[in-house]
Amino acid sequence: MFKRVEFLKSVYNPKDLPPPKLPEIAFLGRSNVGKSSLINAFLNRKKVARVSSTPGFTKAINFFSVDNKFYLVDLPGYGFAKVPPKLKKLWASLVESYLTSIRDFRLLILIFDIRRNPDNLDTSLIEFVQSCKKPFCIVLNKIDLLKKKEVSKRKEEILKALNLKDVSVFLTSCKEKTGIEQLRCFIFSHIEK
Ligand SMILES: Nc1nc2c(ncn2[C@@H]2O[C@H](COP(=O)(O)OP(=O)(O)OP(=O)(O)O)[C@@H](O)[C@H]2O)c(=O)[nH]1
Ligand SMILES: [Mg+2]
Repeated sequence: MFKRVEFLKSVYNPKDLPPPKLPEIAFLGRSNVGKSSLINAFLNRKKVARVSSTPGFTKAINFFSVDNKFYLVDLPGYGFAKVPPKLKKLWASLVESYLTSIRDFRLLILIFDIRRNPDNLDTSLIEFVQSCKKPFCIVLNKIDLLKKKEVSKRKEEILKALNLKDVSVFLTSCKEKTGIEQLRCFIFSHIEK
């Protein structure tokens, strides 16, 4: 499917962001929702982005170059309680600098754990992304952990809590690989533009 997936770099400081040479697809969300897993599922590879059951695992902004055509960007998760406030600020400023810099953003993929109710941090992320006027979609991940009939109910509840109506939503499981193909097509349509 993809011929060449290369890890480009880990960025800890906004001044180290790579030049915006290619279109970018960025994966955002709370710690542990499955950002890194979703990148691997999208690429159909096992270990491109590192996955961990420890929340707050991805600490840098990690750039992957795919077929020299686009960048996939794995962002550190927010809302991890055990992080000292100083470090939290550093992460927020790193992610914020990235999102407000001039780059060829094609799609921001905002990922949520379908079992969790959104809180203030989640709604402020949505507001921030809307204020940046960047194209985004919602992914509700880990649907394998719910009964089928609970999934659509949770979807409605989460969208309501996030105050979102006309938005593209994908229901996924990285574990069972459900919903990945639909998300992949959607991502492609934003790269080819
Ligand atoms: N059951 C289930 N587990 C999942 C799914 N997606 C990810 N996980 C698990 O959730 C945990 C966190 O996954 P990651 O991909 O590391 O999450 P992340 O959002 O990158 O986390 P941080 O880097 O800490 O922000 C791991 O134990 C994954 O195996 C899913 O669809 N279903
Ligand atoms: Mg991660």
